[in-house]
Amino acid sequence: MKTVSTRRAFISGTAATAALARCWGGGFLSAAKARRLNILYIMTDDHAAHAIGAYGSRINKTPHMDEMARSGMILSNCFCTNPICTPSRGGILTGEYSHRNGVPVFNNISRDKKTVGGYMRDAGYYTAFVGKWHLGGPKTVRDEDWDRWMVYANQGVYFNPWFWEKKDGKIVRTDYPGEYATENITRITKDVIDGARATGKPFFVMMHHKAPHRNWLPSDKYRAKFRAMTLKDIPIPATLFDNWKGRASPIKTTAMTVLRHMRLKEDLKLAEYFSGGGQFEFEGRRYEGRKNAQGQYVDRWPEGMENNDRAKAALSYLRYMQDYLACVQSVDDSVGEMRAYLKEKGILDDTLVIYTSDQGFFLGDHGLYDKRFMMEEVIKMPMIVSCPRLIKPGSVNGDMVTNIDFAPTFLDIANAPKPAQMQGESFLPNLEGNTPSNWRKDCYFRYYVEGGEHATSAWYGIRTETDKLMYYYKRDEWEYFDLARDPEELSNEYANPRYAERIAALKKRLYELKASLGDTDQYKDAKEYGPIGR
Ligand code: SGN
Ligand code: CA
Repeated sequence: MKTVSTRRAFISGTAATAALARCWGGGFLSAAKARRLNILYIMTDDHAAHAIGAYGSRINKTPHMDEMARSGMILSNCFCTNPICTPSRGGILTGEYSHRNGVPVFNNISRDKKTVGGYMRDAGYYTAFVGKWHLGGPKTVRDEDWDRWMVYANQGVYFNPWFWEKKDGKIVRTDYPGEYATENITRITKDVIDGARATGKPFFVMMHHKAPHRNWLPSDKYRAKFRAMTLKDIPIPATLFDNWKGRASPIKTTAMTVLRHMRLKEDLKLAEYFSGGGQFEFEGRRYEGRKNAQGQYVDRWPEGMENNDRAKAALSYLRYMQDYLACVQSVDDSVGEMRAYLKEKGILDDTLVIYTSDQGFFLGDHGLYDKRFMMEEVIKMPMIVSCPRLIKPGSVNGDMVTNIDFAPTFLDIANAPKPAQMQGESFLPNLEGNTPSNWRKDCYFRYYVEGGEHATSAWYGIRTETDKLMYYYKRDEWEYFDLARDPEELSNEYANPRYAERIAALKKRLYELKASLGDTDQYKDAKEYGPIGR
């Protein structure tokens, strides 16, 4: 990842972009507000920015997202302040940090907590929520906030999706047998927008995909295509074999490695071929390579690799990526389809379309999968925004924005005031190319789970434009990275005297931020799962 400069050339380089840029005059803020643009907010689950072409992906192609980036803006420093699903969603919906909105871990959001949907509805928008909620069961959805809502139970499912929704005052289940979730939600969201438009109001629609969350089940359209790919098509990341030298203990004790912590059956789909003997031995577990129609083994150690840990990690990585990227491909199609639909209805110009993910993800980076750490691959959210009336096509913006800013930004577009409890800032001016001169230069982050499913460690930390400092407070260990010199975060310089002054200043700022945001360690002993319903 970390490819902003090469991408900049890519994005601004096309003739189409140049033509559009000529039409765009800038300074559309008041017009945009007066028009009260529609907002289609598309969010996926665990889609890392470095698996998007426009963000410089080396491993896949995302033509529709890239096209969206060319016609709009990419934010290269959009961050998730608590990089795990439920808390990220809590922050997005409330505009408050976890310690204030009451959603630090996997726990229910209070039904009393008015969400951005409610404020947008007050502002005269038609509001709808479709897809993964993951903030508790359907009873935690505030009816007052949404004209229409349809939510998955818990994580949702890839095949035969179904939703909880409210009909005639009752929560009912609606099933869509035979459909693939990514395609299903695309179709449903179009119907929802048709319904919204019939009311004559501007709409605010949140479309929350299931994909590409673990355990990465692709559609029939893409499964075989990606399964045929090799490490030549999906090269291993530079840090797959990171030896974590000099790092604090959490990365060494975590259960998130591609080498040791992927399930042969559910994750790698290898055990479907497992017959108790044969070709490979994987962490003491043997499995037999899949045979093709001719009875030859299909699964082999990656070319040029022997049966050792590196080969196992590479094979595991490849299997993981084949399915993950196949899931992403369907999402890319969905983005293309949604934008084509808006165009066909003649409302693409009047709709702010956002593409993002609830957090980033390790794609074998540092030998890991999943999220939960404060590393770049994880805290970075992809953020592509298109709206011809508002945004200069092909722009790249490096301002630091966070998931806590989303709700204030939506409200700004609706020309509605920001409620007092919201802690984020609208980045509508930034989208228009008018970054306020006092825009933030650092962000505060916190993750609460010590232990849990992936044996992670709780931490809080600060990231500036050039530095990152984090404190694993349950273990009393610190890590510091000089991002300018070490963008891959391979070298923990916390104990290096050369950085002592910089670290002291960062520490001071970290505690200032923590205090100013009202984080008084309210949830410091939170367990991974608070009460969470289905
Ligand atoms: C599930 C996954 C985890 C993942 C969490 C959180 N396990 O528990 O690997 O970290 O979700 O994901 S699985 O056995 O269900 O695949 S999140 O997107 O909801 O935060
Ligand atoms: Ca997630």
